[in-house]
Amino acid sequence: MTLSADRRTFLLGASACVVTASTGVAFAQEGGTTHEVKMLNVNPDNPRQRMVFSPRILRVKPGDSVKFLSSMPGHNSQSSKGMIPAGAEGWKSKANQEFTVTLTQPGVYGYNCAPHQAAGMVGLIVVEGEGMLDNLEEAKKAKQIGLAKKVWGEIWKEAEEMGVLNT
Ligand SMILES: [Cu+2]
Repeated sequence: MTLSADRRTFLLGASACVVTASTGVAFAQEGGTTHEVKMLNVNPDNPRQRMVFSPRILRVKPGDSVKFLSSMPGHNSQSSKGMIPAGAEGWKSKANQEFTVTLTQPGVYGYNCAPHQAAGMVGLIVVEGEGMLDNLEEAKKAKQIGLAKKVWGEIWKEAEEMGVLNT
């Protein structure tokens, strides 16, 4: 019986919190890792950029979770029309609230903030695994409004450069 307790302690120690510039903070958790995305009025790395998810590009493993932090008021997170894999479940969080979504199906997931979608507040999560790029072309073709069009252009380019879309 102490065996399982020891094992748990060991696992917790081994999977200490990981911090990187590109993926933010990730916590290992039972059933997967939780990645954090801040919802912000101003990008701390680029103050001229308003209304952002940070980081706006994430690559995760199936079963991982993404926690959207209500770091500043007035934002939410919701999956974008035509930008999630066939058969996957979308999400929609309430404004001003922390929200966690667990993603099990490989694929490309585009999301946005309802009040600021036209201001370009959008983001990308890639869940790696078999078929992860099956809905990439469809997601790229999804209709975008306002500044989101320009920001998605940046995100697709950046994702490619980062290797996020590598199978
Ligand atoms: Cu917003």
